[in-house]
Amino acid sequence: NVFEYAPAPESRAVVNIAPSYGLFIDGEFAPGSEGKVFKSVSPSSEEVLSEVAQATADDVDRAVKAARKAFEKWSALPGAERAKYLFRIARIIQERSRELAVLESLDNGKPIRESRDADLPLVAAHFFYYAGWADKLDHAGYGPNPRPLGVAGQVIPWNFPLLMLAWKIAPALATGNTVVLKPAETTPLSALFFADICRQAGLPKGVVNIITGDGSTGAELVAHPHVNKVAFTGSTAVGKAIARTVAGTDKKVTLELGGKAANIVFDDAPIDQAVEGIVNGIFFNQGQVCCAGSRLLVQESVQDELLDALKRRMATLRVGDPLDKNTDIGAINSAEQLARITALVEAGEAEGAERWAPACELPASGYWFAPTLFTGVTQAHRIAREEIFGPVLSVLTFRTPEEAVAKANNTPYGLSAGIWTEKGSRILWMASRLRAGVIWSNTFNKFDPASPFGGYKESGFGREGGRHGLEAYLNV
Ligand code: TXE
Repeated sequence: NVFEYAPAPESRAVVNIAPSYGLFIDGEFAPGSEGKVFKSVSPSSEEVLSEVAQATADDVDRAVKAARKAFEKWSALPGAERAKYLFRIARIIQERSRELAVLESLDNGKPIRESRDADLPLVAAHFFYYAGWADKLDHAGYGPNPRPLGVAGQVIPWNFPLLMLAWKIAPALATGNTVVLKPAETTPLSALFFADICRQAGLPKGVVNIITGDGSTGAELVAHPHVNKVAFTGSTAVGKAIARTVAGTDKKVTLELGGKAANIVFDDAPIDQAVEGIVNGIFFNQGQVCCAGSRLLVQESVQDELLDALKRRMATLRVGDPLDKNTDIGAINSAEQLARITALVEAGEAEGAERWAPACELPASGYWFAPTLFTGVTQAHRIAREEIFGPVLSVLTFRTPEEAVAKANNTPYGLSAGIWTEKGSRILWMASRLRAGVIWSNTFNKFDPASPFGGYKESGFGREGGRHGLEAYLNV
């Protein structure tokens, strides 16, 4: 497998984080125009990792202008030439993946096992995949000569910093667009390392620009009149605000927002396999995943057996140091996110659901939340309706497939769903009725750059990944 690389002992020493970083505009790192900075903190230790520039409106304008200027040449390059740059970037990511995995775990809090074995291989895979499309756009089914849109303004969240960057930048560059990307304020570092990779790959100046800052920077980028395409992943509230900003302009937009996925287990499912899928579905990345299987729908007849097995498995999960390769559950990304999770868990208890968590000691500093299970949950409870974005599973039951579908679809979201059953016909029956962009059966949280990803309803619109992901960056 070309995406794999040899696992090695993980240590802080493999990554060299500078004490401060500027903005990456037109191929150069430079301080923000007003010299303001903010700190990037490691959520597992509360250690300050680095100081990062806070971009001003002026900086946003400079970055967009640099991208605009670079667009003329970049979009005129033959696709095969753009492909060479993308392949080069993909290979450098592979070569530097230990360093990037450790960096990502430090800045985000996710277990090294995940950043090393899931995030980084997928990041490289996205660049390889879209590199392969760059010289084949005339044959992608869009008719002759599909044209890039121009400057893409991309705003990404903190849960998969480098992977969200790859989802956004790889298809944009393959199709001949140029980019201004703003990473989330709690996880800016891997995007800045990516800027360095662009330099290492010899990518022409201005094709990729990285501006760091808070939500106001994102809002300025999205509203900039010379941004032709907006791509956003984040909260539904901000997604709606962005949709309002671009309404009535000529900007194209894709939004990838929240979720409240149902993981549906039938009584004929292999229980041990389902338990692994449920654990992966809700505890992967501490549950800070838009497609997390945060609602377990279990058929009533197997409820007791399944919950017993699930609790036994949860008791084996190791919470702690993200750089320890035996860690299953790392740190919550920020104090704010921890507070959001805590508030919803308290609401769950107050509304009468029953809370359970295995005995587990949490580290003294940093932001932590034990893997948590709620039973006795009804559809009216907030923990059954709202995205918790944490390691918290709400269990509901059903008797018939019809009831499972009705409950699974009873949410304003529609990003993903999981079905566990031995019956192939039932999988197809369910899949055609579930209102979700991605449906897994007998697996969960499985990703592939060739597969489109995106939501129904308030989970957003547009698709990223696969051939469909190209469409978002082309005039066809
Ligand atoms: O998201 P925000 P937050 C959900 C999850 C989480 C909640 C809040 O439920 O608990 O959102 O997280 C930038 N214009 N998801 O507050 O604010 C911001 O700087 C333009 C689900 O972190 O949406 C960051 O870069 N940009 C989700 C990015 O938007 C703005 C992943 C995301 O931050 C902006 C993250 C504005 N007005 C959170 N305001 C998923 N779909 O995976 C903020 N930003």
